[in-house]
Amino acid sequence: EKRISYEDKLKICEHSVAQKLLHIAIQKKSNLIVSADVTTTAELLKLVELVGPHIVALKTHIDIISDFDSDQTILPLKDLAAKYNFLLMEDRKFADIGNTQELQFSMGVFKISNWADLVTAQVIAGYDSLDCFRNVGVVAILSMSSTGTLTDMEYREQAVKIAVSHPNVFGGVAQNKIPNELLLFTPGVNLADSGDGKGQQYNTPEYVFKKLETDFIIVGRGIYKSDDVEKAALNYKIAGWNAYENSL
Ligand code: UP6
Repeated sequence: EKRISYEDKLKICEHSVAQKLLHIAIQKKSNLIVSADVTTTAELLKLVELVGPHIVALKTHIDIISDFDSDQTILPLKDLAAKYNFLLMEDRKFADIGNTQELQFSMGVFKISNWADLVTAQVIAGYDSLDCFRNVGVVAILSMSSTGTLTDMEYREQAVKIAVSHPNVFGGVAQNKIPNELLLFTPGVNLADSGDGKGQQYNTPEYVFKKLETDFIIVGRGIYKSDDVEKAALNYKIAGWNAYENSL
């Protein structure tokens, strides 16, 4: 069985954020998203300078930045995103009722709605809980990469139903195939390790393109912990692109 190309996905994934991501992927010949799990603004911006040219999106956990400051952290990040042409994906994994998520999305210190192009959200609180994510693209968490995850087949089926039917959702994070009208994002990708001793489980780019028909690989420690961060980003970019082409 052959996966469908990014060009064909452009015809069926109509959400504006899906369109942007697919265009960037084709333009940069990249399906790499770097997970920037560093804890200071300086480390974050340094990392982005190195990986920016190679990625379609930067995935943040903005609440782990210890010196977060909207002017110091977000403004330069947005400049770099424009300079290197990538999107900002905040991996907040919202998991509450709509009213609370609406506040978490736009209020507090992080004001995610002001800067994120796409956010991740659990679908555990049901279809209506996703209504609050206006003017952004939602990637639904459909299954997880960790050992012992509760996202069994029954849960995944129900979660996919919400994801395909909700207009704010254009993609899913999963470790399994999902319908073609959604973009698939797969974390838990590493070329050197099979796990981290803390429950994380890794696959190779080759595996996730061939077996899961993923669209985007998400790589954290495989890149930002590397001695040569830029070279590692380039390696994963090439590995991801080759894996994509081999799966066509
Ligand atoms: N992530 C997973 N698995 C999931 C969902 N999200 O690992 O099922 C996120 C983590 C981390 C990144 O929160 O930010 O992807 C993976 O990082 P790593 O490559 O360093 O393991």
